[in-house]
Amino acid sequence: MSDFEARLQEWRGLPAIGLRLPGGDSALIALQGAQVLSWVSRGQERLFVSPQAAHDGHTPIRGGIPVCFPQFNQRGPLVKHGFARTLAWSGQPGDARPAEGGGLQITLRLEDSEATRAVWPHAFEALLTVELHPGALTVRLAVHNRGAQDLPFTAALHSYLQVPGAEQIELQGLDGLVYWNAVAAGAETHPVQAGAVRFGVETDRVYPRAAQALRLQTLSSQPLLQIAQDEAWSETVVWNPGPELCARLPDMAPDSWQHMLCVEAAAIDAPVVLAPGGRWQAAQHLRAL
Ligand code: TA6
Repeated sequence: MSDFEARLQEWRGLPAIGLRLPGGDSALIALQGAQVLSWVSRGQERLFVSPQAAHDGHTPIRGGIPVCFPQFNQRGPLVKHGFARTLAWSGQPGDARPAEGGGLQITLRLEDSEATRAVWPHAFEALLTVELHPGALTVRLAVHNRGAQDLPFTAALHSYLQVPGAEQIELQGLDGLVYWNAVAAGAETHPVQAGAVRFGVETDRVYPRAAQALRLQTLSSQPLLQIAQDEAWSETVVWNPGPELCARLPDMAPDSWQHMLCVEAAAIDAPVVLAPGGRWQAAQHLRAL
């Protein structure tokens, strides 16, 4: 009998699919939004989910890996970060398949419906594949234009990584890149990153994709995670609300900003445009260090 396991579970009352490898690594994916809500590797939870996250089945869930599609943030007429994170995707444990290198993978699916066509007139299929490997997690978004017109979209995998203290960590690998500072408030809007990114106040930045993988570590150089993204994710968003914004977010505890860092694989500065029949896909790769 195999020790690979895929089973239907509940997350705070919502349906979810749990994956488990023989070595104990596991992942939990809510059907709402195809949102990965837990990734345990080497006995440690690697993702952050707010203790006050909504779990009513339609409000965005604060944490894990929300899929922002077909719109990032408020860069368009749709609801913030698009509708994909609030809708039920289809998928079942029986869809799980072995993945190369001793892993397990599953794909969840969302297609256009009357509700999506009412706000976004496109025929599409979106697939979210979660590959769980010993020590690593790959999450891949694929989009297929099934309509007769061009399909433009922006998207992101808005990954909330669990950290041992926002002020105790740094993100390496973005040195020298010119980024957009969304919370400039009088400061430069397009500065050059100098060294590692450190946290403590509200940080909301869009970097171009770095040529190499990023590395999250503590200030005392204890390695935490390696974060890589495929080329089709053209940007990386780095977000931590800091204490003041966090206190105003109703679905975060006052100290939640200390426990999370979003490092997001994103395609947002120029929309992806799929011709009729066209397909796009890109993955984010997380590795426990
Ligand atoms: O990706 C960063 C960001 O766009 C921030 O500007 C911040 O608003 C964050 O996402 C969270 O958005 P949400 O709608 O989930 O509260």
